Amino acid sequence: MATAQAGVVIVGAGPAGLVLGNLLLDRGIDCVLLERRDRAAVDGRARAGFLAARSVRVLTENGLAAGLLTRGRTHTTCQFRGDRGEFTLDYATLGRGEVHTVYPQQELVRDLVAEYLRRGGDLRFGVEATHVTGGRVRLRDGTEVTGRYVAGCDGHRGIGRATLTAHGTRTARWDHGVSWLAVLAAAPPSMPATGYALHPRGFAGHMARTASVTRYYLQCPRGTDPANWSEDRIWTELATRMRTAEFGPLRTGAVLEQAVVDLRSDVLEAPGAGPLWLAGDAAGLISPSAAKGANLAVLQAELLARAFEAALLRGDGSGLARYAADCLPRVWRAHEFSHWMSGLLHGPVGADGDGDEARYGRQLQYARLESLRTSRAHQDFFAENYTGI
Ligand code: RFL
Repeated sequence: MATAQAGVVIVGAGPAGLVLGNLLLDRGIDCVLLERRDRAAVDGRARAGFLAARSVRVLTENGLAAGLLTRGRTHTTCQFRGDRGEFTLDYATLGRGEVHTVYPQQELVRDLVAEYLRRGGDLRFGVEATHVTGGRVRLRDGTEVTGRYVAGCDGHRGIGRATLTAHGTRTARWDHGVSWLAVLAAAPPSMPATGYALHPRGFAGHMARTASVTRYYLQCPRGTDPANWSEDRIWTELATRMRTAEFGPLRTGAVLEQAVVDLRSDVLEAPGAGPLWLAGDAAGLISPSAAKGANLAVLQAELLARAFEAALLRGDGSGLARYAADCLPRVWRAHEFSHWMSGLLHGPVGADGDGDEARYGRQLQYARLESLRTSRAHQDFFAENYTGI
């Protein structure tokens, strides 16, 4: 039984689906947004925080940036710590001179939900899509929503991707072989911005989020159970790897969340066909080492909105036909840099432990860090890719 007919049925109210939905409403295209979780869960899910200049520009131009422009914080520097000390890269003065805006993903999502509803959008929480066939989306309760197009913005494990791969779309994938314990702490930042610490015990990261919340990462072996990490163990390990004896203590606080993220990346070779098109993590997963995921979601949502607009309002399908060619080169640039960052932070894949290969890998890591510390050309490369998308 069909329950609604729309220009575009969007599955998933994360950054990709919500940016797309807002852009479509703004262009006068009716859409239905389906989200399997309830609003409180969507509003409260802390993940990304770094928005590239391009993402901020797209959100600003489309009237979606009021919150991030007032509450977001501009980051212009990052720090690296290793066995030869500490250095800061002022990336606002390097590369293209672009900066990051740090704005917690859940706050961006909350703003996007509010704006989508203000624009009169149809957003259904607690509604799970189970199958996509042509333009028909079947729901858990047995009803259907139909659209001329379906946008799969339902993340890496969603049905959008599963539907395309079941029809033969291939994936290029990479397993970085390491995991991160991702910790969210009710603690003010301990460094002015982002800190990357290289240590024989593994990488540790510090990402300022707000004045009272900081994200930390600890590289850990694959298969780590986050429950084995007590608060004490987390802070002790962070202090060791971030070399607080040398650089001063961390500002600690209660751990709000801890989860293990396996660093994996993949890209769908064709992010859509016929009525079904994907954006965000559904179209490809990128390891969090360079904080690109939410930014790729914004990029793809913007491209897809333009392509749907041309197809639905002008009968011009060339934007959809070009979607892969428009977005994949930029997606691959982001993956290349993310992979480069992973090499810097962890050494080459498979070089963990204490053997000859691990020692070789560690020296490569330090040589890359040293090059970044001393070479202006290397710093420009870093800045351009770190802030760009
Ligand atoms: P999301 O955010 O996963 O949203 C997908 C939505 O789809 C819903 N859904 C369904 N709804 C209806 N029916 C179904 N069958 C459904 N199946 C799924 C889900 O409930 C969900 O609400 O995907 P989207 O929109 O593509 O956005 C991607 C970003 O969330 C992701 O790339 C980033 O969070 C990655 N990431 C970071 N990206 C950055 O750009 N900068 C960062 O600093 C950054 N830090 C991070 C990150 C990801 C992390 N984790 C958890 C892997 C830090 C971490 C720890």
